[in-house]
Amino acid sequence: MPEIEPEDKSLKSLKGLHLWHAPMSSCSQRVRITLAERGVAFTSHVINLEKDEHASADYQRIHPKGLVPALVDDGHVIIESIDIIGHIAGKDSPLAKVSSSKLLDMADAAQLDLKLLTFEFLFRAGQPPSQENAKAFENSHKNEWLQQFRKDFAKGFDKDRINDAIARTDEGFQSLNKVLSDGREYLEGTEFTLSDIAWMPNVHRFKLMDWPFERTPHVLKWFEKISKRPSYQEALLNWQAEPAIKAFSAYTKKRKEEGTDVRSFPHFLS
Ligand SMILES: N[C@@H](CCC(=O)N[C@@H](CS)C(=O)NCC(=O)O)C(=O)O
Repeated sequence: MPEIEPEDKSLKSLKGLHLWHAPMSSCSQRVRITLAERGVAFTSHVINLEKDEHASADYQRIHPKGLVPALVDDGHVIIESIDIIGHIAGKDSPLAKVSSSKLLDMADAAQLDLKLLTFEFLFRAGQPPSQENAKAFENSHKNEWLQQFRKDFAKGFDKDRINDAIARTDEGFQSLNKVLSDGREYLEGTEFTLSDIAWMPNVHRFKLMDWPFERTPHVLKWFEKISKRPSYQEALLNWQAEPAIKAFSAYTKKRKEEGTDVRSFPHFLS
């Protein structure tokens, strides 16, 4: 359901493309990549997730779930990154030439596991929020699922929950590997499409936590090729905060030394 009726009615008079996004959110990355591939200019509204700007009353009047990204195109408000990239690609562009929505749906469904594993294996590198900030978030963000997720993270995720997310993520990458195993260049065949864009940020994200991509060599080869595209640099790498990337890398090394990294979970040991 891509288009929504916003609570903030002023959005309806906005002209052109406006994107509310976060620099390192995977859902925002795929939208920016699509915009870069299409060469379309947009007005950028950065939401700082680290500062909980998505919990502001103003932002929750734009996106009813208080999540990024949100796009406004000439007054039409569209949420859900997979719907947004479809909207930006339009019906007739080469990017839109996908045989079915299967790979897009899979990327969409992979989001919750990506989130859990990102928080566990990368975001734990940072300081937990102060009690005051945690309380402020609890009092202002209306998304109950997100509230519970934050509490679970603070308590420590259950090991089985992490392992199950790892297993499903591995299954997703194995499926991509199978698709690519006939030697095709791109997920849909000979052309770079939205299916490739939808999965690009996921591979990028899991590489940060030293995911065992040697299990899926076709995915590695595909990613090596598509990550040379200017859109990857412009829309993903250029938005990364280098101190955060350094902190993720140091934390991944630490987890590895402790034997608690992603590879140490039962799914990869059995
Ligand atoms: N299905 C949604 C997921 C949106 C989503 O989960 N966004 C994340 C960033 S990728 C977010 O806003 N997270 C805020 C938080 O975790 O507090 C989409 O594809 O747009």
